[in-house]
Amino acid sequence: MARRLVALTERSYQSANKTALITDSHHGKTGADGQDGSYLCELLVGQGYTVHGLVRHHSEVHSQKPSRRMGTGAAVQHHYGDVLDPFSLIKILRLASPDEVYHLAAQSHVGLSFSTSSYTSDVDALGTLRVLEAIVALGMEKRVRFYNACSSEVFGDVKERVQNENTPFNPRSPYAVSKLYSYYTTVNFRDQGVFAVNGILFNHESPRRGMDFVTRKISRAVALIHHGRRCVLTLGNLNSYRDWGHARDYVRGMWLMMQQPEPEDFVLATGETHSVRKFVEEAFRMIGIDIEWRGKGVSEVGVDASTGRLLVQTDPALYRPLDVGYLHGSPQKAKEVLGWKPEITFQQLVREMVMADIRALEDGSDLRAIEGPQL
Ligand code: NDP
Ligand code: GDR
Repeated sequence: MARRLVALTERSYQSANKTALITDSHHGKTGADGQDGSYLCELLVGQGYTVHGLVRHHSEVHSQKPSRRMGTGAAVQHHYGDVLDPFSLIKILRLASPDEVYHLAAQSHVGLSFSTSSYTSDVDALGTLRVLEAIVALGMEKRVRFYNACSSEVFGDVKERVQNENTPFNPRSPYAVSKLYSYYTTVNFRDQGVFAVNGILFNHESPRRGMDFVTRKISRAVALIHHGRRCVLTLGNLNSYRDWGHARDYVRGMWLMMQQPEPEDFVLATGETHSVRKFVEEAFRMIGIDIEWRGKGVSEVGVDASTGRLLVQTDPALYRPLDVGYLHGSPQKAKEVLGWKPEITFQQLVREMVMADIRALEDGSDLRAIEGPQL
């Protein structure tokens, strides 16, 4: 490609009156918006940014009660669009004229990507290419900074005990392969002179996590059980390990990456890893229940140690064709270069998620999981 792009080092970057476009933002009307987009909106609005959000249209939007999740709704200008539609990207970029683009939009469920591999690749891999190409097509590449939401899933079947920016990639799902495409596409545009960075983020959760990710499935089931509802938590692989942090900490890291003098890729992680089993135990402990595990493999169950009541079961259908068994990140580079470190501990995260789901059931704001096959 014969594009002449400026040397990034020659730019000065002002911190005031900036405009950001997030390709997945807080919708303000339903719960059907992205976890990270919502926290990032809050952060940027708090810093005085003008924030534009690209959101997909949902037919049920107008019949829902306004979200009470946060107060940024009015401060964020939303535009309907889709990363599958390049024309919508061009129109929104032209209208927003952003200094920073945070590309978060994705089909983000790893398990689902096995049954929607072509769609996932279109959104997650080509979607990233479309956003970058739209920036260049509009001649905005000299001033726009671009953040790509890459993922620790690209490490896949890891050999190293702790993963960092130099760990070889070994993706194990259509999602991870697509994110690896997005990673190299971002590097490729950076090599042509665009300020483009990859955040290689390990799992981060919050009370706003989608209902079919494992942490939220657990916290919501614990809340239901606490309220005396009949509920058995059904899970897949209890023995996979994840480095779980809090989304609020991680969006701060995204923003810091975009303020650096030079574009570079960073891992964000807590440096701790825990099994799904441990998350289950910790979550039930928040409501005073000790889990005792009985049986083995797919017939293993978790019962209330004091009453013997069945609380957790496993279902082979929830095991993935391929899973990533162990992820444990090193945030060393982010600490040294960005001055970033996570503030919210694993125990605090579990507590916040369980308590938020308990409160949501009490005050009626619980957004019921959509009926359908479990993931
Ligand atoms: P969510 O699934 O909560 O949010 C994804 C968002 O992308 C949703 O708002 C969704 O909109 C939107 N989206 C999906 N498809 C399209 C499309 N075709 N066009 C426009 N928007 C679309 O993800 P998270 O907030 O957890 O993650 C944000 C990003 O970070 C994702 O790219 C994810 O893959 C990545 N990531 C997440 C990590 C995590 O642990 N949370 C770790 C590493 C990476 P809608 O509401 O309409 O479905
Ligand atoms: P992950 O998150 O695949 O790491 O991707 P998820 O919470 O879906 O799974 C974590 C681990 O838990 C195991 N597991 C289950 N998972 C789900 N969803 N449902 C279950 O019932 C269940 N039982 C066990 C999984 O097998 C897996 O090992 C998340 C997403 O946010 C990605 O977008 C992001 O890139 C990565 O984190 C980093």
